[in-house]
Amino acid sequence: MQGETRGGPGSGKGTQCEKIVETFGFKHLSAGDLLRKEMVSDSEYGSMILDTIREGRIVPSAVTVKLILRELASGDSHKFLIDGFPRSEENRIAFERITGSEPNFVLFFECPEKEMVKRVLSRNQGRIDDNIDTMKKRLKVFEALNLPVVDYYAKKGKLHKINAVGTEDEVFEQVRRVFAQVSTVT
Ligand code: UP5
Ligand code: MG
Repeated sequence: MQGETRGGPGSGKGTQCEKIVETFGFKHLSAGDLLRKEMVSDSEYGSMILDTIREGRIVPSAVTVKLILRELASGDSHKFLIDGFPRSEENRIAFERITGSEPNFVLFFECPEKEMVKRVLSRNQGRIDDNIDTMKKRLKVFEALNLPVVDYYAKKGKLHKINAVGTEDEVFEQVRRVFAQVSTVT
């Protein structure tokens, strides 16, 4: 089974994915984390990834898909949760073409911009993109490129919307209800 989580920058995808892993035993694959790991390794893509993340733009699909596939191949789990990917229609099409598969379900964390900005700017984990200038760019890219992917999955009947405002546990209660639903149909 393959699931995906989408949602704007700082909407709480990573936080909820950790809870999903603990409760439902999925393997969590954060595209952003994989890119950040690659960025600090000796990789030929390191400086390109750094520049792209700092500008809030999207890393070319070929690179991100390669990192995701490497990670998928390294584990023996058959239940994957891909966090923060695909970020564009181009990402989605590349992933589907290369893997020949689609997610069984997609979770979308709906969060007002003001709240996303507040969460990102108070995270304090030293991420190069957690500053107001980059955050404005991330939000623009989210609107322009991520939302069409969300619409695509909505039309396919695979999208489950979650209200991301509330405590982590309140948000997770909604996630739990979605999992109760998807585990009976997949
Ligand atoms: N927090 C969480 N839940 C909360 C709650 N219910 N109430 C109050 N606070 C809450 O949460 C963010 C912060 O909010 C944390 O401090 C948390 O404690 C608190 P988090 O769970 O980290 O949110 P998340 O949605 O994961 O935010 P993140 O910043 O990771 O989202 P992005 O989508 O911006 O980041 P990502 O790492 O996916 O991507 C970063 C960049 O990488 C992109 O901008 C892009 O440049 C690049 N990228 C690609 O190019 N391609 C990809 O496929 C993926 C990334
Ligand atoms: Mg994250």
